[in-house]
Amino acid sequence: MVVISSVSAKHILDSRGEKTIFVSVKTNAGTFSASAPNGKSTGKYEVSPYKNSLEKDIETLKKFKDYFSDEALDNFDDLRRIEDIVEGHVGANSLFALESAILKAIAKEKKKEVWQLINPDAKNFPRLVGNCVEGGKHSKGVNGKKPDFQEFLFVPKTKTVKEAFDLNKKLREKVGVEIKKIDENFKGGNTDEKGWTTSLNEKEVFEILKNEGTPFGTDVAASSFFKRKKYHYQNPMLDRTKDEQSFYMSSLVKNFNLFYMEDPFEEEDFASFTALLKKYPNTLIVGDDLTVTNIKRLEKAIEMKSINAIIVKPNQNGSLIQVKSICELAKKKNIKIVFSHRSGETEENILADLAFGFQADFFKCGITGKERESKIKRLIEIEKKLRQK
Ligand code: 2PG
Ligand code: MG
Repeated sequence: MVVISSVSAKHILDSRGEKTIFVSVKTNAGTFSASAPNGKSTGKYEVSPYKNSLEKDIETLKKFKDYFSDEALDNFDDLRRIEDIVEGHVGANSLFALESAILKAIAKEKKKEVWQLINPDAKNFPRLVGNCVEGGKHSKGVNGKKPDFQEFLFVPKTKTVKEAFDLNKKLREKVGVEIKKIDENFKGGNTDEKGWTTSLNEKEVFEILKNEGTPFGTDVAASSFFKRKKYHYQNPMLDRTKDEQSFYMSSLVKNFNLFYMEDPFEEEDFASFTALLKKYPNTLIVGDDLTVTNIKRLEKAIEMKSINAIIVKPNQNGSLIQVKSICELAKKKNIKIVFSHRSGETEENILADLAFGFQADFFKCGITGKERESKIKRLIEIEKKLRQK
């Protein structure tokens, strides 16, 4: 049993230099900490990261410490009791960091790994979805030009996570060389998730990825350039209506044989997702801003047959109990689960344990940079330990 004697919290800086929360819990099993990431292309329906502000959440967590110490915590579902105490008093980032730190304490006390608290029989590893090139809100672009889509992703199919990681690193290097050949403004990689920065547009990037012979796709993050009923493209400058966007997304899936397409339409437009999925049931049509790790939004997407895959970002919701319900529902309805990092990340690696514990089908992350690598390396560590058994 874990008993919390005190909780402390402070802010640290994420990979973009923005403030985020870091929570420590002092328990009979030792002191354990965790931090939360920050998104930039945030969905309208995401739970807000803090109730009023990061500073106020820090104060609130400290204030609640006597309530926490009344609880003896022994398993994953005991997080519900923590949620009963803080529900409505802190935001999603604070709750996620608190629950993550507590899970680490319970795991230690039980001499288990965090993922074993979720599913001791977990055995399948998720396929990596590696971000290679960035545009949209994640890139400053070059001389004002960049792809309108946010992310260009490789999804290798390999026997092990380690092989996928090595392959993604190689592919990223190769793509960098190819971009340099045609993008005279190429400046390397300083985007939010350490993808390449480029002035090319989405079709030009797809042309390059296509030649690598590895399944690939994109996060369009369409809400980020949708305003007043139109999709406003900058590269080249062009407005698309809802119907024109549908037509364009279909043509891209078809012409480039896209394996993965996330948020091709703005976050309210379930019906356009439905039409695209009907046409291309073999492509992963993924909801992120559409579903925001929220069970009601997932239920609607299921009812409307809008998606066949869902992004799970634990800090979009905060409650790991709700994350569990979402994963259970997705599994039951045959919706693929994609655990995902955020664009502003810390070196926190619990995402790997959560993804493996919940038996996610995919793990979306950057390919390089210490904040991304820490998560993939943790997944590889779990893989190695299981192999040795
Ligand atoms: C996304 C994410 C992560 P952000 O849209 O999928 O890549 O971006 O964290 O900015 O929401
Ligand atoms: Mg997304």
